[in-house]
Amino acid sequence: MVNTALSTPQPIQLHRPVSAPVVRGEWTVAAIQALLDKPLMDLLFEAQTVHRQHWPQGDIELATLLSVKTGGCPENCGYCPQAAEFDTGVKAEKLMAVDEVLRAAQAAKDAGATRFCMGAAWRAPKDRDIEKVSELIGAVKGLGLQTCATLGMLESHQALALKDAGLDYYNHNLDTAPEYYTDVVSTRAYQDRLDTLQHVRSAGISVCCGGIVGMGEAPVHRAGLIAQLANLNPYPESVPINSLVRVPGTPLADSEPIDPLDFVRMIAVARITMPRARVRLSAGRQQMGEAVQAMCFLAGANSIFYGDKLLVTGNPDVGADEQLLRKLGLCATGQACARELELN
Ligand code: SAM
Ligand code: DTB
Ligand code: SF4
Repeated sequence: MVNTALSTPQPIQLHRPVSAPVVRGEWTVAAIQALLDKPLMDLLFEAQTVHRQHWPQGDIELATLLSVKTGGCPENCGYCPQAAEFDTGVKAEKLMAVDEVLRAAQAAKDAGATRFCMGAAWRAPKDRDIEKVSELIGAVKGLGLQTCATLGMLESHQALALKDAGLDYYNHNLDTAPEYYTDVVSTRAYQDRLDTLQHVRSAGISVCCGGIVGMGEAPVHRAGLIAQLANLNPYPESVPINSLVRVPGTPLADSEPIDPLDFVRMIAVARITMPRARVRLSAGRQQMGEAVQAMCFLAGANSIFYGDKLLVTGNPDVGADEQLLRKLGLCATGQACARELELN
């Protein structure tokens, strides 16, 4: 039997946040900090309430990543194994050929993914790079997958070219609060990220924008990141929340790991402040264990990166994720729920 909760999306009710923002239409850092500080059970209850008002129950989007141009990046993002100046063992490679990317996209689709995200370790693509990536986008879209790309900073004409090529989503993360950004990256400014997001939005491409926690940031910086995301007008359609993957050789390799329950709090607050966003439980799942991931889904995460690799680091393997979703009674977007099938 088909899971009708999935095939018939439930009507979207007008949402009134249980914790109303202090300023109407705008979240203050203090209001978000207050949410983060709530007793965990209250926060989870509120987040799950918001989640059920806005999304079909149990639906999890599966997005597969592929690094189409790996390593050798001139930027110095302190978390990133692909920066040329850090000795991480990642070798610089050329842009992948269309047929190679198509094979990976077909495999992702066969495994159940509905979105395919192509990442390139560029500071900013050149126009000739955009032409080549446009070919990749057209080919992947032809398989019936949603397309996403993350290529670095874009100018407005480049965003328009990607839109013409059929790009559905552009991923460009703010990563942390503006006040902490210069501790993490010095080769570009926060405003550069905001400018690219504006070009993407103006071109009519959906925005995928989130951040990373566990980089030594203070709680106020976590609240500051969520405030930046939630106050984008409109807020992003997809919000990846990454837990830092601590890669030896990067400046942040020895960061104190985030308390897993604080990570769950970030997911909950993203859900409450951006009710209609796909909140993605992103990097760091390999270190998390099933129980913490289950709490993230309870907190309102409804998307994961699916596939054995993120860009260059590992991710839970597909079999383990299938098993996890089955155990939790969750269903991949567009698919009959395995648990429902077993029950009927
Ligand atoms: N070069 C482009 C850019 O920076 O926008 C696209 C690729 S970049 C690898 C995409 C995102 O991956 C970064 O913005 C960051 O949020 C995330 N990321 C990179 N390294 C990470 C790590 N070690 N742990 C968690 N997230 C990471
Ligand atoms: C995002 O927010 N996380 C993904 C995707 N967008 C591109 C990348 C995570 C990268 C983790 C480290 C690596 O494998 O390079
Ligand atoms: Fe380059 Fe992106 Fe890595 Fe920064 S995050 S070093 S821009 S690939």
